Amino acid sequence: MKTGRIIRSLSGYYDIQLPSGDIQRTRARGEFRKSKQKPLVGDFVDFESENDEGFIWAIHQRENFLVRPPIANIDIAVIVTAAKEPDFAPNLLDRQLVALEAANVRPLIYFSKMDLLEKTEHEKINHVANYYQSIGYDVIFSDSKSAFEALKMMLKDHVSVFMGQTGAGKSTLLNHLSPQLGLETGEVSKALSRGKHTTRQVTLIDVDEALIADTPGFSSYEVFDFSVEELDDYFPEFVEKRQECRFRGCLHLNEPGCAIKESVAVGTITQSRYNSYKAFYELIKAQKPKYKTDN
Ligand SMILES: Nc1nc2c(ncn2[C@@H]2O[C@H](COP(=O)(O)OP(=O)(O)O)[C@@H](O)[C@H]2O)c(=O)[nH]1
Ligand SMILES: [Mg+2]
Ligand SMILES: [Zn+2]
Repeated sequence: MKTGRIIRSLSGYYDIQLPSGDIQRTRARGEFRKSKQKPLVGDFVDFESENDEGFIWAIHQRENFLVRPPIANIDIAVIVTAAKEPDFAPNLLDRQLVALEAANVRPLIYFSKMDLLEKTEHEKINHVANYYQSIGYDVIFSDSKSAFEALKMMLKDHVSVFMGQTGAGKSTLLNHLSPQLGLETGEVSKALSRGKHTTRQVTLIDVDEALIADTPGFSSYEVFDFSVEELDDYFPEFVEKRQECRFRGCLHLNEPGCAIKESVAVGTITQSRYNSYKAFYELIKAQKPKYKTDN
């Protein structure tokens, strides 16, 4: 029996990397399908393999996992967010942050296209970035060389996944991190039409001592798979403040003596974050109840 990490999944086969760096191919055994547990790229597994034929016997306990893209044991998720073209969308960023918080994956916010901003726009994005930093998130700007080096250091020896809208600049950033990747970059419309024909196959690639998930065809949207009572757990600045709400279990909507709403009124929590909270609250309420599955 050997132990390794799945670095690629391809129609029922898995490529598993051993600690030595060797890669061996196996098949998933049937029982995994019955128990509804499916090995994911990023999983550590016990397996047997000979001449590219073999089986996975056990999946080690996961640190975390994402459904879209399907990947396990992620150290950092880089949210690539365009500062312009398309205009910065706080709701979209918050949506990704909440999904990552819920999945217990550490987010890092990368603002792309900073070079396209005029002075006043630059100040606005700086202001936004300062707020996200103040609530505990790392922020990296595309026009800062030192920040880019810091990003490289953060990714070193870790598994990371890059998310963001099509056209946000994921491929551009990945090429910048590792020019030998030579990923195609392009206009939004082209990328979208190409996306439809892309096989949804996730691969972990070695990039200068970092393992980066290459996730073609995933828009990285998540359906919120938790109740409205849990929603404020995933807004770090709400978690800090909510014990001051008059009522236990306050949903921060119409309750009197709500510390979150007071913070919004005095500006220590931004209106934009509160708007996201309310929008996601409505979204979860409107979702059809569904049964949780393992992955
Ligand atoms: N000016 C500028 N353009 C960028 C930047 N990052 C990406 N782009 C452009 O935005 C478009 C979409 O980028 P791409 O990396 O393909 O986005 P992806 O769909 O997220 O992989 C391409 O035309 C890129 O050249 C940036 O930092 N500055
Ligand atoms: Mg791309
Ligand atoms: Zn409250």
